[in-house]
Amino acid sequence: MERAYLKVTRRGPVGWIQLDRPRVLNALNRSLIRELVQTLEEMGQDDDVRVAVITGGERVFAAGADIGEMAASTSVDMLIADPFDDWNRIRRFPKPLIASVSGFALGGGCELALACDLIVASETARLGQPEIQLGVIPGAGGTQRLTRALGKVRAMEMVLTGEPITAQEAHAAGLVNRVVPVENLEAETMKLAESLADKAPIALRLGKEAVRRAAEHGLDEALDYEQKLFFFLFGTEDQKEGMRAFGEKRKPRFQGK
Ligand code: CO8
Repeated sequence: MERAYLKVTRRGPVGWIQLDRPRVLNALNRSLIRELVQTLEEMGQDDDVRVAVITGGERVFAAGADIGEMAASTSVDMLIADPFDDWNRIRRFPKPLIASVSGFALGGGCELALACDLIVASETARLGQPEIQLGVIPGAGGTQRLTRALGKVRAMEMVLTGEPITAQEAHAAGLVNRVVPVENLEAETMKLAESLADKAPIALRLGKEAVRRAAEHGLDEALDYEQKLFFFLFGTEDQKEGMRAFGEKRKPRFQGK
């Protein structure tokens, strides 16, 4: 398969997917997400792939959804395009999925990492949901998964202030599994992936499913709610102003309409 935005390699039983759109800090446009879904679905079908890894660059895992692509959208555009249909397919990947995160994981980038089963972070990783600065809210699970992982007050702080947390803070809060020096990130991620690849594939699959069931009970309805709120915000002036201001590299002037 031709891939414009991903580098995909096989490392023994590990499928290694690198987000590769460096000019815009791996901003997740719809085509990138579509390629990611297709790649995961191929790996899901391939018995030789036991574990998959999603990673980015050293300075940026992903700086979120593509703001340029969304900026002019209306609520109805978002509702009809339903970008979350693809995001939901990522959740259905049946094998262990590891996020290997260095640098910024912001907005949809943070949400993509949270949608994985395990997260290995470098000491330089910064996880955050800066959508509030654009006049919107997280739309790909951030409000729901952060609250489940961190509890209400810490999730509230991240979503309302938009300030990122460090890898160490994320680790202390139970949001990431391991924090490693940046130069060891790839090796440590491979070590974890290979240790899983040795395990019984069906037990892994069902173990994943069972934990997901516990952690995600009620998540479908909650995600649906978050998505509808996200779409709604594209009917506000503040969303237009927030995303325009990002493109124009200036501070937004929000007016509450
Ligand atoms: N979308 C599009 N372009 C981006 C994005 C993005 N998310 N992030 C960075 N870029 C572009 C910049 O516009 C810039 O392009 P150019 O060189 O043409 O001006 C280039 O990448 C480099 O960026 P900066 O100059 O800003 O780099 P800095 O090193 O100064 O700053 C930051 C790095 C702090 C990461 C900064 O780029 C930033 O704040 N980025 C935006 C982060 C953000 O707000 N993310 C949230 C986006 S909204 C979202 O993710 C909602 C998810 C819901 C699911 C969506 C389904 C559709």
